[in-house]
Amino acid sequence: MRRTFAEHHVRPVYFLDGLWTLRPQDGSGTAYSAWVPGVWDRIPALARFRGVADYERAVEISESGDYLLRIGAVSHTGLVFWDDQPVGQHYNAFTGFDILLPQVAPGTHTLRIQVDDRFSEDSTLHIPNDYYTYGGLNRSVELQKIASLYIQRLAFHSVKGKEGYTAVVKAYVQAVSPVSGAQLKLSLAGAELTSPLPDLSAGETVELSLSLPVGQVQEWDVLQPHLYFLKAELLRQGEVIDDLIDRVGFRTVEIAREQLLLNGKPVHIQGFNRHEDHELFGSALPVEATAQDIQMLLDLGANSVRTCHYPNDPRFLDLCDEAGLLVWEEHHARALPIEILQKPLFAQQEAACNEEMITQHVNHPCIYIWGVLNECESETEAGRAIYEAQLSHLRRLDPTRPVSYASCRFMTDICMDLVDVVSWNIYPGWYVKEPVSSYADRLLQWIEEHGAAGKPVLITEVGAGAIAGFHDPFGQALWSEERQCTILREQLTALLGHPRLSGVYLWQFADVNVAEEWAMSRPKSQNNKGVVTSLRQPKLSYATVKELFHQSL
Ligand code: ADA
Repeated sequence: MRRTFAEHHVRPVYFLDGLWTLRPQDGSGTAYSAWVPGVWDRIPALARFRGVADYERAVEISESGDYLLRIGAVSHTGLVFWDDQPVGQHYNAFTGFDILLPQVAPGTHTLRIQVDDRFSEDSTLHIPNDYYTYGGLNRSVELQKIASLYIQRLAFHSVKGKEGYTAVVKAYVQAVSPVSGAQLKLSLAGAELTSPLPDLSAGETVELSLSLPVGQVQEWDVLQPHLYFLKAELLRQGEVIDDLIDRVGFRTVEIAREQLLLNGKPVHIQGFNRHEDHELFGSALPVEATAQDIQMLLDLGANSVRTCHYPNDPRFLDLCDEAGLLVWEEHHARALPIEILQKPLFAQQEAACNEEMITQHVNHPCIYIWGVLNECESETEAGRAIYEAQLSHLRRLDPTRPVSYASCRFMTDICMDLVDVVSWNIYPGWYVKEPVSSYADRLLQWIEEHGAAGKPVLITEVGAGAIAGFHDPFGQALWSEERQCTILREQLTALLGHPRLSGVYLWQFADVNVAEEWAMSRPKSQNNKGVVTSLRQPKLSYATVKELFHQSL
């Protein structure tokens, strides 16, 4: 399933997860039986295979009609074929996409998705990086039977007034064939509203903007979540012909006096950076593994997660909604060189990622901020032009949330005036041999005069590495678990309570696999700065962070 709750009670949904046939284009002619969602890198014979492979399965259709193929993600480029006809394509492993299949006849059909995970000139977001790009269908695949008119999506935000909250909902409805006399009915928190739809011609999409006063509701708050189902139904001649259910929370996110305010109260972030990566599942984590990660994050005393460095699985966001974990979600970019950022193809591929990230995730109350361009060239005019373009695109897509980027351009950054929250990745005690306090104070003083004045400041990355199982009885050797504890303790003691900081994200929750090209600087071909291993086995630092985070909660 795509979500942790049912999105439809009326619209028929057919789950296509399960065993598909996988044929890698490696000249072997071998076919594998591969579970979807999954990545081929976890099939022993295809470990670290980088290339092109075809996933294929039969799909039984019993009732003719129009269908929507809903693909959660393809890592990283997918060409979709229905009965050997090309019907769609998608780039980027971290956002989903829909393909309309009109007038499908009953019978057995063939669905094939050709997947390519190679690095090439055609890929500006997936490049050899300090995380691994897997190959496969890393999220669920569904087939939905749709009526002549269906609800594509809902966009919700809430406005708090003297009488309580008002829900502002935009409903996007598409007609597959000409429709007249239809109505849209919204239900939320005990309130209902029905609105007529205009007559629509085939293929036409209409955006309905509706306000629904709901009065006094329970606010969604950090570690104290309250969620409400937003239900939309399409009616024609009194019959419900389609529905879409999402889940929302009522809360306000504001910035005032250098602070992040949630529901009018200053919030102090303490959390982790978390890649969508697992030793057993690659980037296709089953929801059970994701739920287990959330349990560990809560046990550690975290109240927030940063989705480094790309949009995450909607079920991860659902679980954060349910746990009350605040989320910094960012588009797909990690330290992309200016040569890539200036390519028209980058603008096209990142714009699609921005659009899909925000239109698919905008209703999650856990997301309090959108991020762009992690550690890209924010110290030059050329880079600034890209930051301006990306930040204004996110603001156009969602004017209700603050925006930021994580910088590492120490004492040279020229883009901090562009954002609502100023964020920095720093590694004193690891990459920088300087006491944390003095390094942080130098940085905070400098940014004050270069765009950060009056704004909240986050440390979006700080941390140190340890190879699990490597112990130095004297506690000094770099990469030892003991030394990681020492460094993290110094970092968190200096930063967690710092009066000028609105919070700290540790780098990182779990060790993750990295691209072959990074392996020489990454023992075990992993980024080893987790407090747990890629199998989620705690290192000694787990207890250190748990102690310090709980003191600070
Ligand atoms: C950077 C980067 C992270 C990771 C980290 C590290 O801050 O944003 O993705 O690579 O460095 O481990 O060095």
